[in-house]
Amino acid sequence: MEEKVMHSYDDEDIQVLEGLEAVRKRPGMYIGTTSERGLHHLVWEIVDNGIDEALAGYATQIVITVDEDNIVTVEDDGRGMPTGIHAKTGKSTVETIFTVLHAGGKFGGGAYKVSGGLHGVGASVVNALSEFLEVYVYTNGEVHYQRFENGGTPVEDLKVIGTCDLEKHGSTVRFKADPTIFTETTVYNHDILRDRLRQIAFLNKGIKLVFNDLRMTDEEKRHHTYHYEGGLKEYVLFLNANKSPIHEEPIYVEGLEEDIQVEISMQYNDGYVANIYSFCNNINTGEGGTHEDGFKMALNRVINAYAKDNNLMKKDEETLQGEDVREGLTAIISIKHPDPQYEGQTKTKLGNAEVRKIVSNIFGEQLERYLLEHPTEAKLIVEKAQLASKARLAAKKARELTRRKSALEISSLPGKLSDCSNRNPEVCEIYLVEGDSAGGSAKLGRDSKFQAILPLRGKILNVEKARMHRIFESEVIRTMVTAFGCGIGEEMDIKKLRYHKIIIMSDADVDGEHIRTLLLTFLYRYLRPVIDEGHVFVAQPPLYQVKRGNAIRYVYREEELEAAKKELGDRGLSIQRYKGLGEMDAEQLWETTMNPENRILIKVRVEDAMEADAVFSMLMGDEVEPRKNFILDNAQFVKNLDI
Ligand code: TTJ
Repeated sequence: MEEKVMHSYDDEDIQVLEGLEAVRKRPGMYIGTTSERGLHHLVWEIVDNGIDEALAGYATQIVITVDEDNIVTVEDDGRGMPTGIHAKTGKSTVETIFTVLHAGGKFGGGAYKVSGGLHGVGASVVNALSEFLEVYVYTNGEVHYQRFENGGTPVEDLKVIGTCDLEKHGSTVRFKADPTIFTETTVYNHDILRDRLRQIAFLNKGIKLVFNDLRMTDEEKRHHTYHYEGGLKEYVLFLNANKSPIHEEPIYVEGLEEDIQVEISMQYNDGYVANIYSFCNNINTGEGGTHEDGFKMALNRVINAYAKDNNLMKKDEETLQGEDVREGLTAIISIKHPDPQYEGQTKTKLGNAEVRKIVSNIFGEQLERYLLEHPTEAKLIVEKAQLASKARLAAKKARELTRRKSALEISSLPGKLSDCSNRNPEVCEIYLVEGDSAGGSAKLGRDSKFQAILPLRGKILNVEKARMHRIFESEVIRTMVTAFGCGIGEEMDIKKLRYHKIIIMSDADVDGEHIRTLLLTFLYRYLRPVIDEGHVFVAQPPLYQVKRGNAIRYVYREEELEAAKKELGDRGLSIQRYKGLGEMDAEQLWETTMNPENRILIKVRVEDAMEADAVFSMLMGDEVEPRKNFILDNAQFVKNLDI
């Protein structure tokens, strides 16, 4: 008998029925978490809408402003959200966008909705989680306005509140995150906003992103403009800044097939490591996926074919392996897909099978043409891969001959380590501390049951510039790896890791940053699983102590100073600025930076390590000019590269 299916509620109906209360009841379901990360999601959600309008070709710039009270304003110069009445809801489309779940993706009809990607949840979710939210739409010489309060309740209908230039058009959204939802913090992190906004600008050539952070006292940090006509090409130059490229211009490829937009840029440097980063709809696919596979397949195929066809390879020579053709390569693969599928542990692996062939075709064909048209560069690239191949084979032989145990598996612990008494790695922490005086305070101040201290002295090796054996010879690195207990590189076994928290503790100044980036780069290159599995943290010593009578607040970020002053009241305040860890005695160090009850630990994400890698190259490289520029303003630096 044929089964009858009655028309019940379909998805759309349910979405219309479900109100914003659902979002407030279970915010985690919509934004993953109400931690600092979730707070920033609100900004990305709104910014993505502006980016969509720009990608559709109607907006040229997006201005993001964070004011002293952590109210965020996002403005674009697009067509302006539709102000007419929405047929389904009977309300204005603006109100529909901000009060109906998932309505965000339903208007506009552009080809790629970035906001439909991994964390696209719709502007209504932002409204639901805001103390208030205001919308301005500029069209036809009119300013339309609507305000929502207490998690998305309209104060009035959308109405015209004034006039504007006929030429002016666009949408502005202004909101304040609800502190009863975001109980951990409603203070945005300057660096997180800046890094991501710059990345969005790199990934979307031509779009201008302006970031104003009115909480910053330093004029350099109050205003940033990111605008890259070269897009991915400039991203590659940024990442390779101060490495030594073996060809001047990054290779650049773009194409469109079956509604999937593919863009790739790459450049070889004279180093030994591969830096390949991939994105889908502006989201970093950290676990790779089919776009990355397609890229690697084509790279391998085309370089081998070119070497054979041009008699660059002797008859008995081995085919170049993937790792050979990727040695010293920095590459960005960015695709835009109307219906991406994500897989993997963290849902950051692109799964769409058709993408593999599309990327491989587009990239393969254009790389082949590039090699034919640039024989000098082609020869350099092939020779580099051949060298890599020889080095790989030699290393393999050497390994087979010498069966000796790795020097890093010696069992006795280093003398400099003040170990903890607990033997359960899950609760154990190791502090890597810069300098002897801070190391002394840390030893005195720690809880020796679960906190181990390893003071780091002497130069930390620039791992970018050394092959494996040099790294094994470095005293600092051997000490560290021995303390960790898990080996290194190919012989690493993360199950043997003796501490589940590796905490880098260095000063909040340029030297401290230097040491931090060196350590991060080392961990990223040689102990990558400890980063992937979330074992690496950066301790955050306070920048200020704000005191009134007995009330003491420690301020950990510049942008939090105002809030602390306000909290204690303006009169009779004493403000102390800490310059280094050394200024704190053991007890203060424990209270502010080591005590799990009060301290702030920043978990290192793979993106941080990737960023560190670029920053690292800039700070460490031999070229003095870019280093100076970087410290002044890294955005400026990237622009100067093209001149
Ligand atoms: C839709 O089709 C008619 C003309 O406007 C199109 C549109 O969606 N425009 C639009 C929406 N531009 N900008 C937005 C937007 C910008 C921000 C900052 C936030 C939100 C939710 C939407």
